[in-house]
Amino acid sequence: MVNNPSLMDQEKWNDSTLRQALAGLPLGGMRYFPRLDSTNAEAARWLEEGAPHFALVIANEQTAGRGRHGRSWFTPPGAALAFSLVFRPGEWYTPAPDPLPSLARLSALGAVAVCHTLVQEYGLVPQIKWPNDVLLQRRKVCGVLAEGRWQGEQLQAAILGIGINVTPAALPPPTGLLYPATCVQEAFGRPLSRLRLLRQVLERIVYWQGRLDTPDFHTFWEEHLAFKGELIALYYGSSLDDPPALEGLLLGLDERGCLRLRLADGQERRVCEGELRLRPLHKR
Ligand code: BT5
Repeated sequence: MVNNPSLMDQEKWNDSTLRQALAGLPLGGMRYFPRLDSTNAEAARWLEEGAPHFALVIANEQTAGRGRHGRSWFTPPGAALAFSLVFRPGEWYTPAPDPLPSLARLSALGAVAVCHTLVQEYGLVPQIKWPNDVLLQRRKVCGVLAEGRWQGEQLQAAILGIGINVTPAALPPPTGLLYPATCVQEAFGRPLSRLRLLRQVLERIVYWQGRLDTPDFHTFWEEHLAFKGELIALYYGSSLDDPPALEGLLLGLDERGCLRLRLADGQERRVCEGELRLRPLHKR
């Protein structure tokens, strides 16, 4: 598998080519589907049957790909990566009384792994739009959806879903998009192998999984944070027509991964909640 158009044309997706491409990775198992409603939904079904840590679900096409808060994620066949990984507590974090930050961290793990891959393997300059998007040239190339499975207050397992637009065919119609979209191929300038990209991202998830609490993880995340030093507006919910909940200068991340903002009155505010939207107002 080389990033070469003639080989790209030959890239066939089936159970055996997937297994070959992912050989040697510490997966707990793999399920491949040419067409599926949603890899996160399938991972949840697999969890019911006892999916192990790092079980992988991958689809060539999603018919009901999920975004956050009931939004949808567009995944046409042959153009994108859509996959989900199962995480079992104890394997990736020590269960704490308040596990919600762990889910946010898992989401960051996905964004950091994709970002790291795009930098190291493709020489690109991606950024992380807090909390869960990866941008190229300020357009969304990847979305991350971390979902928890709870028993009462206890996090039983988590599912990390990642969608990456690889070729231009992956792009959703621009109408109704919350944020402009792009694909890896557009920034890279030539075709690339989806299988190879999948393996590269999984390798970096493995790498960063054991380093979530290290300064290196925090530093990488913050160094690639989009809109740092810019004035931004934060919105709750999807509607960008409503007035923003908060506006301020984006200073960076605190030690927990919450945003640090400087408000107009000079005060510093931390924002940790998940459902916020960012819009750059103007460059400073
Ligand atoms: C996300 O939600 O960005 C999380 C997307 C996670 C998708 C993966 S694919 C594998 C796994 N299985 C699933 O079912 N889901 C995960 P959010 O921040 O809510 O963004 C959703 C919004 O992004 C939509 O409302 C659209 O405006 C926009 N969108 C949809 N498809 C897109 C695409 N392919 N590229 C760029 N933007 C898209």
